[in-house]
Amino acid sequence: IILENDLEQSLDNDQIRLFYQPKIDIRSGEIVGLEALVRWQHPVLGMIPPLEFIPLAEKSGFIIPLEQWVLRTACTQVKTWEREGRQVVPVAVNVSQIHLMKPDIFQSIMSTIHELDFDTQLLELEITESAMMHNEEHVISILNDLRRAGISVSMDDFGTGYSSLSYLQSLPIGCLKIDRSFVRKITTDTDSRAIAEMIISMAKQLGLTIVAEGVETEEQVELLKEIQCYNAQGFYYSKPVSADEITGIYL
Ligand code: G
Ligand code: G
Ligand code: MN
Ligand code: NA
Repeated sequence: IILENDLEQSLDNDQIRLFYQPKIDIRSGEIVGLEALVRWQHPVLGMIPPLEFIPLAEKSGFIIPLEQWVLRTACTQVKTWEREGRQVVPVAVNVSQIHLMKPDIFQSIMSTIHELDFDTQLLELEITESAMMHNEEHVISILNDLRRAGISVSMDDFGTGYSSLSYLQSLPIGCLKIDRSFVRKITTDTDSRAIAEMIISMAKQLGLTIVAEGVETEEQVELLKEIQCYNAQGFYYSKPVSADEITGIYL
């Protein structure tokens, strides 16, 4: 209960931080995108990872102002990098199921975009496979609105949510992110490798790009190259770091 009250105040108390994890083109080693990930800097408990407070935020509804803040902060950061003359790459923000179901989510995103004069080509939304499976008609209509506005959507944690192939085909998305539970075992478990290969070939058929999540070893990178997955994110390249650290290393 105390934590929940703290959480509601965390934005006003300036305790929420945004970290960024690069997405890398395996072949060139170049950065191709960034994922924005929240952290809660609690005055007593220290840095609280999202897995511990996102579920709480989803239950209370705080996830909506939180993710609106993430969107605004990530876009503002990209504008700052642009102004500083740095290389800019698309930034991805995560959108929870609760936020996705908000009837005015599209208008709300667009109003932030317009206010910041942000280039929609530089924004991606990551939505988990399971979140996309609720209220399919609403999801398809929102994704169509986003696509028309130039905002691409990635299906996050793909392979964990049991979406049907026909639904996948009907969704206007641009990218599948292979869940790290497969990537983790890709070099040691033939089933995980087979699943990853199947996802990759299916994505190709559907014209989707692929990102492997949770890449931690050189062996995984080599195997991903072999099975023609050319985008990766994970500790092998970088853990999520502050905007300043990203600037020093990648941009
Ligand atoms: O940053 P870390 O690897 O600890 O993230 C753990 C989980 O928290 C990931 O599944 C990530 O998608 C999720 N997460 C991080 N930031 C956000 C956010 O802004 N919204 C939602 N819904 N999930 C987030
Ligand atoms: O949105 P998503 O669930 O993909 O969020 C990424 C989460 O995965 C974050 O919590 C991030 O810290 C974590 N993560 C990123 N790269 C790696 C990795 O290589 N290994 C592991 N175990 N976790 C990772
Ligand atoms: Mn994500
Ligand atoms: Na993920």
